[in-house]
Amino acid sequence: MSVATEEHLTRDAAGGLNWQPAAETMPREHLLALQVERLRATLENAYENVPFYRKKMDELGVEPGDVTGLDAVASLPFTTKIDLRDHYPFGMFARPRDQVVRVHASSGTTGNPTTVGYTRADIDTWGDLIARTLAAGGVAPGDLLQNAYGYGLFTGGLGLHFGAERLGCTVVPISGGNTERQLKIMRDFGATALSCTPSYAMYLADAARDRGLRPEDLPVRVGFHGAEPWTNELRTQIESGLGEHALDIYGLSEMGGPGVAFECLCKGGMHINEDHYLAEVIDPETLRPLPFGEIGELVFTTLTREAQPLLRYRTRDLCTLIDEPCACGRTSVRMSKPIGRSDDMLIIRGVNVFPSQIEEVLMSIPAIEPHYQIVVDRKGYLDVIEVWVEVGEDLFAETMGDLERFQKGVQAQIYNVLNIQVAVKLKEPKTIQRSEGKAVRVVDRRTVL
Ligand code: DLL
Repeated sequence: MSVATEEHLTRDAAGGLNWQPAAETMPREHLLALQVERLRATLENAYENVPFYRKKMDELGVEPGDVTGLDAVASLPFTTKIDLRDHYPFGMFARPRDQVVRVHASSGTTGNPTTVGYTRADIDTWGDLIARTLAAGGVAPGDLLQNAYGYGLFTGGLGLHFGAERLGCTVVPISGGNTERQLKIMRDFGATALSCTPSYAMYLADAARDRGLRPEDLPVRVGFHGAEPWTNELRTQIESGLGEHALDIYGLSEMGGPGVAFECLCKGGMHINEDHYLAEVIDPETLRPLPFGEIGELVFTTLTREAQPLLRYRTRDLCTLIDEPCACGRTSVRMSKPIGRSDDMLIIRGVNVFPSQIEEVLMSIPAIEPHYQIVVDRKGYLDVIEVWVEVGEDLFAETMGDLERFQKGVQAQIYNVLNIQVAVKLKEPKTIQRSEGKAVRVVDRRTVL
């Protein structure tokens, strides 16, 4: 394990730092050769140790040794969230459980969550990738990171935490929420870097302003904001509100969490850590790979993960890949900000929510009619969900007190499944709009900020 020292760090041309300069600025032909070598090792690991992949590869007639170039990727099997769920909890692991030192899980899947396992080496690699991310924003040993991503099964909290420690920063594991305390700690401890979702960053900026604090009263210099979609317009507002550089950070639990891609101070798309993740953009209908610059679904193959190699994992995120060189000097391909998803997943305050999860709860309650609508909106900068449900005549004839108890009960049941608060609104029979075609179950009034 390498020790964080200043020697790792070199200046990049955008005013940030390279944590692993040799890897981050590797000539492309070397990078492509490294990818081929690592792809072959990944296929061996998957084939030898994960029965699911052995079966898939046997069916397709692919052998790890066949892979001599990156063109071979197109002949490999895809992996989806459903595959992971079908092998819950540890069936996709390529290592015995006693070699897996950490397990995280993704939020918001119906039924079983998708689990992700890490060996000691996987945790170290992850730390390096987050250290790259933070360094690209100019963070160095001696900086103090206020980490307001949630700690727990979600990968945001611990992911940023370990990476910051690896870089040699002081980490404050404050986790999300409690705005008053966030602002106090930020100033008292002198936080120079902040990590949290972009919506929470904006919330903090507003809260600071409401308390008469000016951006120059806040010590934060740079923020790392991701886990949900956001725009450059929101970036401008966060930057002026908090007086920081607001940088984007992308990842997903299945790929190990944040650190798959990150922005440098050029703010022109996120550098993909291509020495660890092989990226493709495909047409979600035909599944054919698309050229650089075309919008499609992002697909990743892990290149170094020991505990859980994944081949051609379909992220469902829609974006483009950018191959023009970046002024910072990194040689990696960048991804644009994701512009949407090819499935119906909603991201509410950083938590992944599938409408079907809400439907399952509602449909298990007999007094609720099969007519409902999920209304997603944004109050200030935070997402809010209202669930409108039609109840039967009998229930509507009850007293106000009974109705209120019922409504609270439904809210609590939804909370148990999603772990986020929703407001349930009971509607009179036959008042929710019926549709002649597909039912409109989700009304998303948010525009991406
Ligand atoms: O959100 C990991 C993460 C933590 C990323 C902290 C960045 C910072 P999941 O909960 O599995 O993992 O959700 C993954 O969130 O497929 C995208 O749809 C969305 N997402 C993540 N980062 C971004 C981003 C974490 N920068 C899903 N921009 C992904 C847009 C993002 N969407």
